[in-house]
Amino acid sequence: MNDKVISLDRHIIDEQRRYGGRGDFSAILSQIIFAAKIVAAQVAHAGLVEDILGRTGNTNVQGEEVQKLDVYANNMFISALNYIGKVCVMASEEDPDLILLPKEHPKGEYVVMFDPLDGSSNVDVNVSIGTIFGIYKRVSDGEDGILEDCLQPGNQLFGAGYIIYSSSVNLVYSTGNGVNGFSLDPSVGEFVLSNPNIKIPPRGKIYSANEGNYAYWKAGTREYIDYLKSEGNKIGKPYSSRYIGSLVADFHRNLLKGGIFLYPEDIKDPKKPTGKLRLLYEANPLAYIAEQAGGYASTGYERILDIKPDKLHQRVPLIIGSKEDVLEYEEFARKNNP
Ligand code: AHM
Ligand code: MG
Repeated sequence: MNDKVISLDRHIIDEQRRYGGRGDFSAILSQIIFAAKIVAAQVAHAGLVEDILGRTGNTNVQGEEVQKLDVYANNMFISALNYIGKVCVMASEEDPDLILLPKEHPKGEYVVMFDPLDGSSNVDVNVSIGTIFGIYKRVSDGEDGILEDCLQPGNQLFGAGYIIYSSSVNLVYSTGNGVNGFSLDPSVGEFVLSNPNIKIPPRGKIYSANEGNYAYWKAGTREYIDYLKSEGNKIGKPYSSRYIGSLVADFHRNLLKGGIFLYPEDIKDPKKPTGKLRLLYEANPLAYIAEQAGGYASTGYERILDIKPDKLHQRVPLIIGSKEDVLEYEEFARKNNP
């Protein structure tokens, strides 16, 4: 490692000096990083340690109950964040209800929403997975945070980011002053700045969607995908199809290379009438990152960040990536989706 390397800690201090701030975000981010490093180590061992891959309820050779990796990650993020005195309530894709802090721990001004291990079904086959988080300022003024603190629209986000557990571990985050990416250097255990000031190309050459659902999509969505595969599209040749099935990994690739990710609504599967992905834990934080990088995120009909959530586990269609691509999808959706 050379002496020009910028560590995550130094980058956070630089940002604080440039844009102000009391260090609250840094304290929260430090805990997220701490938990992420531990989760990354477990993910790296997942192929080796059968116990970690076991289902909750199984017992290991010591007779202890085994946690699935997503449950393990969930507990790790909760326990890292619940004692620092900066957070008043949390919500996670893994928990049906609000996560309140233990009585004895001091409460703070912030609300953390997270998906501890997105794409966890991919662990068994050694495909990249990730953690997604969004941080809000509380709107209530009691001691514990309440549901209203968690049901804020994404346009109120104070900061957001994700971690991708892959051939290397990457952290990408924003506090509203652009997007920066860091890679974990395993030899020193620190995140170092690897992708400063990320800007997503205004138009990409890649589309990412589970095309197996084609028959279940609305007409406008089907027409849009057909259009991307034709020479009559804006780039004059068919887009490439790239779909990992792990949102963080699909989003990360498109953020760096340009492209559009689509998980639209489903007209046939009653389980997915409004798409599959969760507004609070997946769509909002990534929409915030996309917009901070010059991209855009939409349901096809409205900006993701403007949706006022009405429940914790609300699902939305998510169309996200290069701005011109997402805006073009909106034209198809508005015209031809009934
Ligand atoms: P999960 O939160 O249960 O892991 O599901 C979310 C994942 C995303 O990572 C990914 O984009 C999507 O589900 C893939 O869904 P599908 O298998 O239907 O294509
Ligand atoms: Mg998820």
